[in-house]
Amino acid sequence: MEELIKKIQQDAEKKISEIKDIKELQELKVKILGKKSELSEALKNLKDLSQEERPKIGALVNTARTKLEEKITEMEEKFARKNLEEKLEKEAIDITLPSKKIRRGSEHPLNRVIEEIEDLFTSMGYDVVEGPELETDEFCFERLNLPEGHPARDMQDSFYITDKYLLRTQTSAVQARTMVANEEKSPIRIITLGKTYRREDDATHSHQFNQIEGLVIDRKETKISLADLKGTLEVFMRKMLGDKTELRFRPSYFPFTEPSYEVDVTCFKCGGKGCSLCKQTGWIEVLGSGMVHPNVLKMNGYDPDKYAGFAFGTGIDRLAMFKYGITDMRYLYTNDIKFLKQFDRMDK
Ligand code: 2NL
Repeated sequence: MEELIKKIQQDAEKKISEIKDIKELQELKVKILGKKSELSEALKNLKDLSQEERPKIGALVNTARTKLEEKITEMEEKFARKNLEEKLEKEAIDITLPSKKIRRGSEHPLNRVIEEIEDLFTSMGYDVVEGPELETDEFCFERLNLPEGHPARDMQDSFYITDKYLLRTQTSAVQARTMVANEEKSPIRIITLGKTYRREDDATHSHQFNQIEGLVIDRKETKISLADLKGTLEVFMRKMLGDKTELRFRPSYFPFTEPSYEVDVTCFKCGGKGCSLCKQTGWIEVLGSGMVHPNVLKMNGYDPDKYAGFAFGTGIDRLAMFKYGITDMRYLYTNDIKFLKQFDRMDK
């Protein structure tokens, strides 16, 4: 009996050491230690043994069992380690390989200009005000001294949605809204900028373009005048187009200002000597401006006897074209990667 148990143990140890993978080991474990194993059988047969042999053999079977269990656990750990090592090997990353190129986006030239304008005007104490793109003719025209039948209301130029609603043709509508909303009738110093819409589409016009307008209203005692308008626009244009830029005010007409001026800047290409860009004049028209028309003040709740102000407007798209030498306005809206990438590292 003793011999038999030793043999069982030896055979089992041999088999364990020859095992090649974890699955075989699990199967073998059942065979060696399970209920139907030779060792279990041996235990069952204990009762047939003599009184003195029984404890001896019993102990022998138990030691064999413990030894085999230890050996199996040892093997299990060995396989687990091997498995982990193989996995690490297989999943190793070669950190010397070149990485995939991440394509970085760049700020759109229009947004560069918009942010520059916002920074400049907020630094001078202006608020930036936004408003709806779908407007009523009341705010887009009526309250800006453009009564029914005025040529600028012509259906040809505007995108009407209904008789009453249209896509705003100018951001002045937001300025009128700001004047009306200001119930205390306190001074106003704002810029409004954003998308505006007109029915035109060629190299220098797009059916949608971006406008910036400025509006300053104050009590007449402050003697707010054209001099303030002129100084403001000089700062604005020199910041956008260079320190040497000079301005020229030409009398003009806008329904919402009186007097009104068109503003030219010295050609930033030739410096004023005359070239193809400025058609040999040395000047380029960029802004519309003027003192706020008394009717506009009145229609938006400001008493024209007590208040006065100035206003101006220009196209952001045109400014961006001048600033970056862009020849066709449509480039700004067609999202051609080759075009947009050129602004990647351009200084603001
Ligand atoms: C242009 C001309 C201009 C204004 C816009 C304005 C707004 C209010 C009152 C008075 Cl609420 N004026 N805006 C004034 C003069 C010219 O824009 O050429 N825009 C592209």
